[in-house]
Amino acid sequence: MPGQLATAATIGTTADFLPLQGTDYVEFYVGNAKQAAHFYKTAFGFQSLAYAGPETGIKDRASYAIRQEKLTFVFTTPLRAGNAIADHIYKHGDGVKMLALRVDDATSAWHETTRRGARSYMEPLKMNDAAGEVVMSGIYTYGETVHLFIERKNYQGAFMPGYKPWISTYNPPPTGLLYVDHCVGNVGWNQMNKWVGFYEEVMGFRNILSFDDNDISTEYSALMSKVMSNGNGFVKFPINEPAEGKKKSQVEEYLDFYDGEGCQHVALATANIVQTVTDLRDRGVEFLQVPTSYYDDLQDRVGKIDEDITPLKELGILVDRDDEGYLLQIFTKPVEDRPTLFFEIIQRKGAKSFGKGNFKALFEAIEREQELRGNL
Ligand code: TYF
Ligand code: FE
Repeated sequence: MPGQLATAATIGTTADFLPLQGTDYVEFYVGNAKQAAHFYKTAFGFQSLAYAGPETGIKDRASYAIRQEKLTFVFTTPLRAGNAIADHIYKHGDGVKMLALRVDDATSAWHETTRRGARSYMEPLKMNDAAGEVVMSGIYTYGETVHLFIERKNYQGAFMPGYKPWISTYNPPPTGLLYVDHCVGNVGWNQMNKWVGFYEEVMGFRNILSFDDNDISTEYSALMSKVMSNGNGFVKFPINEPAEGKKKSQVEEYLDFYDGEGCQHVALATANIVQTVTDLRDRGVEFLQVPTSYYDDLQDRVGKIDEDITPLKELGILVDRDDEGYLLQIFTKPVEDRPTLFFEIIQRKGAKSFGKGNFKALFEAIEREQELRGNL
């Protein structure tokens, strides 16, 4: 927390004290990992990668790792009550526990961040098997969410020591998802700047974009958002906090149902959003819908784009332009019964921004869902 942090003067300003190669994986704590892995294979087109559990000597949990291109998801469930994973699920429901970041040196990453004030989740741990070595360490971020630092050396195994390869005869085709574009955190009232300070001072990130409640308040709910990026731009974490509006902020609804701060959405990149969203929809993934009037002035608003408007309109894909290009994006409904975690599918065509021109239409679509749930 900023208050406990050493200042730049006591630490000395160095280059990048926390070089990150990107997102290594996202781990979800869930009530039933076997079924969650099946859902993400079936609906999102991931492939089986690795398994850890009693059969591999891990007694208290089962974990299933699945992969699509550079995107790796892990689903972990407790095997009995009374451990930290079970407690996490009891409180938060299914959700993102670990945002694991790939580093060259997990030991240095832990030392550099904890001496700047990060709360440790786990000290650097060397893990070996016949396939090589992985070093892992971790720190807490907002809520009970954790950033793991993963150093893979020349690890040749399926995923990590402790896991065995998961060979499956069920291999639904991929949907064109490529990598994590960004992961958004929802934090409590007036907590955004504390977490902006955390990413700046503890992790060496920069605030690259800010949205206040004037940018993004609809008739009802409101929020504020600041986008934090690491030095090379491979890791981006927008932070949302609720703002006062006519009715309940969507961020407040999340905080109520997640029972605290946590990851709100993970944005997944594709190189062909029309094909990806067509596939996902055919497999039962539900997306937020905007009124067709959104498309009436689309050309005027974003100018010429490569895509035909018709399939975009049919699928409900949103478009926004900035100085450097444009982006196409769409948001799923929450992927579980609590109105907490959802996914964004994004295709960037030069744009490095986050779709500010879509906020109004998007947030009104979210509010229609909030209304149906009786949470507006
Ligand atoms: O990540 C972003 O900033 C965009 C916009 O509840 C956004 O995807 C922000 C808040 C939100 C949904 C989308
Ligand atoms: Fe997003």
